[in-house]
Amino acid sequence: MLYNPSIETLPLAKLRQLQSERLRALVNRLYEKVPFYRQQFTVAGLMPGDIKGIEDLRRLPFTRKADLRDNYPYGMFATPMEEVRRIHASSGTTGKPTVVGYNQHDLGVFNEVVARSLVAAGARPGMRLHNAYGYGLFTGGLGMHGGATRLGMAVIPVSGGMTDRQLTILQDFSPEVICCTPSYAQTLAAECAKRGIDPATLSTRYAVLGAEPWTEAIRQQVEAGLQVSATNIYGLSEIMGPGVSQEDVDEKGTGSYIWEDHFFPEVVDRETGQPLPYGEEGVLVFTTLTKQTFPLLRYWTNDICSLHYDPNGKRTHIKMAAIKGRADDMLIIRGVNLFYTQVEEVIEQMDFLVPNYRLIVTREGTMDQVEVQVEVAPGLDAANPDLAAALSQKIKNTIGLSMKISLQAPGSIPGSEGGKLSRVEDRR
Ligand code: DLL
Repeated sequence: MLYNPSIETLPLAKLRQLQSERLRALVNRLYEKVPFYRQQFTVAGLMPGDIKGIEDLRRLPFTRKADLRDNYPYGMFATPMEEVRRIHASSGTTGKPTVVGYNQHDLGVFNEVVARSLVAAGARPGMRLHNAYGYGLFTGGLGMHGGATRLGMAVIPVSGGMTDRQLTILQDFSPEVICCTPSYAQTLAAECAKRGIDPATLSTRYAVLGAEPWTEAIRQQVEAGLQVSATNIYGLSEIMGPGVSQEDVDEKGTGSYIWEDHFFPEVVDRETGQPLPYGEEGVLVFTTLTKQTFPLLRYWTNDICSLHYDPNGKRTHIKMAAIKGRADDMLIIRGVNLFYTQVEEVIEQMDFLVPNYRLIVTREGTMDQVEVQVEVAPGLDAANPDLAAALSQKIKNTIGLSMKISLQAPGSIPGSEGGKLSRVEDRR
């Protein structure tokens, strides 16, 4: 089943036509309504009429997080405040949050893309959704809620945290679908094991996991630990929230469909900003083609990934590979660029480990040092030096860096208590 088959399988030429029409309308609106964009156009020496189609998008300047901050809180809104029906904000770790707004039309689009995503993940009308994304300013909870309601599911709005209660609900309310961060799914799986809850007795069949980077290692652990089929959902508040892209349950590991009738993606070179060919890794940039209250042109997400079309996919829309990490979270260790997902990928290859891990980064003198703390599989001895040596060697061969290995007993590394988990502690 597809939620919106005619759009999800629209031939590429038609999709481009639709995107072009939408982009032309968008630039006109932005020029008229948002002083920031009018100025951007002026500086670039452009008039809205110069943008004739989606192929002209690259002539436009990028919008960056700093631009949103400079226009805090409502300066980028393109509709009157009386029209706004919801406001979310993304949790900036420093300074003021990024504020985003939606009118009724935008909430409709949000529901539509989340409904499409849920169907791609395996959900169907009539199923129950255990929604363990946080409700609040974070877009996860309410975003999934709206889309599931639109699809015709019964939503259980559990929100994040209070793991005891989550387990009771999983056991007693018999949801077929669960959504939460991958790290919290790991926590739930570990708790089930600890309490002797056999996951086969749970009704849950699908897990829709996102809001932070994760790899196949965690997929395998969660799928076994909760007896579900787990897929990746991606999104960011600035563009919409969850449901910008979603992996199909029958096409796992081949990337996630971006709903490109609403969100036009580009991958550009981090340094030069030049668009890169499909398949090459760079910074993901999105233009929101249909949003009315908070539309963005060429928004620099800072997320690192690549794009490709999948001729074997069920849908015509473009796919994005799993996010490697955020450009600003990339570690530079003795001159080598490192994302923590690279370490997770190595962990996946070592069957004596489970992907409960964190990286501690320190500086001794002028030397950066990474310590990998990772749990051994149940029943194994964390003090066995052969295991640590094997991991150390594998990391050296794959990533090209020597790291300090510190194997830990099962269950000893703190996991997510409900939301996004920070896997890197940078003490430099
Ligand atoms: O995390 C929206 C969301 C909620 C997505 C629930 C999926 C599920 P923000 O809090 O604004 O919004 O954070 C957005 O989180 O730029 C990425 O760096 C990261 N991110 C989100 N989904 C994924 C994913 C929500 N599937 C930022 N894989 C984004 C990797 C992700 N990173």
